[in-house]
Amino acid sequence: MDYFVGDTEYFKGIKKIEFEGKKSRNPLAFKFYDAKKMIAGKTMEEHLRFATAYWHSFCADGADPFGSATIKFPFKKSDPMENALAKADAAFEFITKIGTPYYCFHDADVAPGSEDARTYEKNYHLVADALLARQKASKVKLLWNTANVFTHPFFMNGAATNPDFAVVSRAALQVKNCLDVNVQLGGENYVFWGGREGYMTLLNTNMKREREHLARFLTMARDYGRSIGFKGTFLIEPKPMEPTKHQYDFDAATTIGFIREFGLQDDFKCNIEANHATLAGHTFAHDLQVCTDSGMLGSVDANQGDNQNGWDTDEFPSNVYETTLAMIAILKNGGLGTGGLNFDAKIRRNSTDPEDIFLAHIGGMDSFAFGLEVAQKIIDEGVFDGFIKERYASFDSGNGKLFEEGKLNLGDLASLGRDAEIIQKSGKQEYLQNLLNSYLLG
Ligand code: XUL
Ligand code: CO
Repeated sequence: MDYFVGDTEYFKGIKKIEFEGKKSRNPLAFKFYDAKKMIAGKTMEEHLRFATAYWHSFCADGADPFGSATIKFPFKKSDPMENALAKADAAFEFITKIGTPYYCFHDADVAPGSEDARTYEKNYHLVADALLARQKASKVKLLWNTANVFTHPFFMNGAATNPDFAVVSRAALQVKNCLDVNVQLGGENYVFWGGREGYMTLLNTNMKREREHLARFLTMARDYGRSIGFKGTFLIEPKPMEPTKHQYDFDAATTIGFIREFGLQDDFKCNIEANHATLAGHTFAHDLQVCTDSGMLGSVDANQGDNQNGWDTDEFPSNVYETTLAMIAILKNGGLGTGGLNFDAKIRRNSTDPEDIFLAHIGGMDSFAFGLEVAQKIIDEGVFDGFIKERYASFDSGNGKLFEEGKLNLGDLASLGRDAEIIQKSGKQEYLQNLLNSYLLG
């Protein structure tokens, strides 16, 4: 069999999703994602490094602030540990049928939680052994895991930035166990998303102390991870708001500043989520570019927001304009390194058929595969690069070159300015947008 099935087959009637090409009208087939197709010396699978997110696909049940669960998981069991093991079987069945080579999870997604720390540890390690067995049987790999230190009321005032040291230590217990599990499962990265690391009002907050505590905590996690043999990349996932009013890791630029301020740049990079970038008032491509310019692109949470809604809607990517611009940035970065494209995305509350998570992933994978092919063509033909190079040509020779090399002082520059001949040059945005459309549509 070319997919994993545990004791029970949960997605009966759905086989491994295959590539059929863009003329296919089969909803359960890829139209653009052809895993083994070579693009510039690498397969699509190697370029895109897709991951399935456990929390959305096997935990989020459609409940929202206005209504209860709508999505009925086929694996539900009343005993929490039996439920966790059945969920793992269903997850690996799904992952191998859809064909993402990786998966990602929080501790709370995979194992029954507990307020009692020792029970938490026991449960988590039991499930980790079960996950390892399924990884071995299926060849699915762990892109990253992370600690859920934001859902439990313990963490309502933050985790590493909590004003109460007892809570900081409880967060450390979870992060330590997550790093142990990461190394056991051969994780390629470890993620810190800010959760509630931020504040609601300055009236009760010492921001300086909280940021220093966060840096101290991350340094301790780095040191512990390296001491137990974690060789992957530590990732910080920026988000500007939600759940706190002011999240400390606001966007890529803020996060890179934080990483450098506290000397973490040799071990940490960013995990850029599309919908977090747009919440920060940027485009997805902007935050990717900020990272690639600083050598700080670690991984990507692949999703999209809603242009009219100002919150994190975590939709599956379908906007091929955005995926193309994202893939240009990623290809120019030389790829994602140890990172990947993790579908931190959920089906809508009213998408309730078991096949809907397959359709959602097919759409996301096809959108990025399409974006990859168009991006590679754009890079190969070099028209945009040529345009941009020409736009900055005045810095390639003469005084412009001396300026870039630091060989002019402000007085020199001002003297040149006295006699400078300034000729108006169009930025040609409309020409470039039309050109981009001709690649997308052509
Ligand atoms: C929340 C979010 C998280 C992180 C992992 O907005 O994106 O799911 O990706 O904790
Ligand atoms: Co995310």
